[in-house]
Amino acid sequence: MTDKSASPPSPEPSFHPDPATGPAPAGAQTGPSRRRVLGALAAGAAGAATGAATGTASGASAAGTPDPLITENQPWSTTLGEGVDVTPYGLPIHFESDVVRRNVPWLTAETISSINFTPIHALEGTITPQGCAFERHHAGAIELSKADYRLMINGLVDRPLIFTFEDLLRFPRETRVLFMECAANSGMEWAGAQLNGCQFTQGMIHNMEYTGVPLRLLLAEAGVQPAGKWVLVEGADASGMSRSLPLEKALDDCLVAFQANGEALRKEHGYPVRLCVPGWEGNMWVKWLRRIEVGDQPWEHREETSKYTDTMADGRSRKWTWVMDAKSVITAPSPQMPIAHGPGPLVITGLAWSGRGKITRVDVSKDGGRSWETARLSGPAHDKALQRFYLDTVWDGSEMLLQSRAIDETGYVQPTKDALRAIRGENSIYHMNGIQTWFVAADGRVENVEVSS
Ligand SMILES: Nc1nc2c(c(=O)[nH]1)N[C@H]1C(S)=C(S)[C@@H](COP(=O)(O)O)O[C@H]1N2
Ligand SMILES: [Mo]
Repeated sequence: MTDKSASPPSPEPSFHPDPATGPAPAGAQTGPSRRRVLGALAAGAAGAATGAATGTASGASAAGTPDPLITENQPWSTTLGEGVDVTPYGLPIHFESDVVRRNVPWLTAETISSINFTPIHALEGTITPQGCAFERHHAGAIELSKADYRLMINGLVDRPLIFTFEDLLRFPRETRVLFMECAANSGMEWAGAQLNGCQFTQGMIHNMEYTGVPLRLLLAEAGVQPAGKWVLVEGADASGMSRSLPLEKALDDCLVAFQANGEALRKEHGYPVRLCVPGWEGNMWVKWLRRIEVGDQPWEHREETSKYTDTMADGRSRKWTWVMDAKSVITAPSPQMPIAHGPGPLVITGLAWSGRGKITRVDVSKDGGRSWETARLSGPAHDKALQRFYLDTVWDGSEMLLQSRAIDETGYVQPTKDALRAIRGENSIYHMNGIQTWFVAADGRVENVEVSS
């Protein structure tokens, strides 16, 4: 059973979904008034914002209208640009300075043991650049060099071993695209619609192409003894992050990774080495991985007992809930990405993922789940990785209740929030994968709401 009152000072962000117990951030709308918007679909509400007046439905203007950006000389074509090497390692152009991680300061007491959120509303495709991939640290992001790096394997093994970083590079490597989702992602939504933006409601996720050594190869080098059934994975930071992994998963698809998206891991993500546990909750993806112990039973450490467990309605807790179930979210339109162009062609897009395999279908609803259209999946369908989807539609300018629902290759269908509450009660913080609803107003503004089922 978890004991919230005994929480030490650095827990997973303790959410304050109730406005009476926690201050709301500026701009965030909390509380029951936003929950359960019923019958909000005022049919055909007009008064939509106007797009470009002339030309095509898409807003592209008819040729022949003089446009100074075309007819006048512009500075960028009459002066020289920067030479090479001005920025030996480039950053995004300053026009994109909004596409950054953001935290919600009132969630945690300070930033050392805290979390921020990936700007998924502003990204396209599926790969998350490391520079804006969310961070979750329990004791801050540490600086550990490759030269000082050591990985120890001990416990029920024939040969306890210590690997340097260079040693790891002599094992066969694999490259895989994987999503990593914190178990607390969307946790606030257990209590109904909360923060206004998918960056905050679903942004504890990133998706990268990792390169590393399969954990099974390192375990084979040490020789797991027949009594070995579990491995403890432990980080080098002051949080002493440690989790029990069943040996079966360790031997299956875990990666001891040192590259992400083609380059070294960033400090924030565990440089020089982190563990990837495909499809399983982010907490198990130990950063700054320093030790792997083989044992005959789980260790029952803090992060798998007091934290990352789900308290049911009767007060008992579910534990060993490792797999992140199928989930999806519409990234645009969304509260941070209102419709600015008025009625006509509209691209609805979002992300879907499943810890159990590939996404096979995503449905989109414009009427709060009464009717569904099948979205178009785009890009590679990687196993246990983000999947981009699109619904290319024509918006008539009326209000919408947008939802998406993911289906994975096991046939699992993403549930409504109420369906989850019916099974799990309302005491949970973690493992919320319910369907998200965005209310789109006739003027194109978008709000986080919840629709009763
Ligand atoms: N050593 C160590 N590993 C860790 C953590 C940590 O604080 N220390 N946080 C865990 C949690 S709760 C999550 S969600 C992910 C976050 O990884 P990221 O910062 O790369 O997004 O790392 C996990 N691994
Ligand atoms: Mo996490």
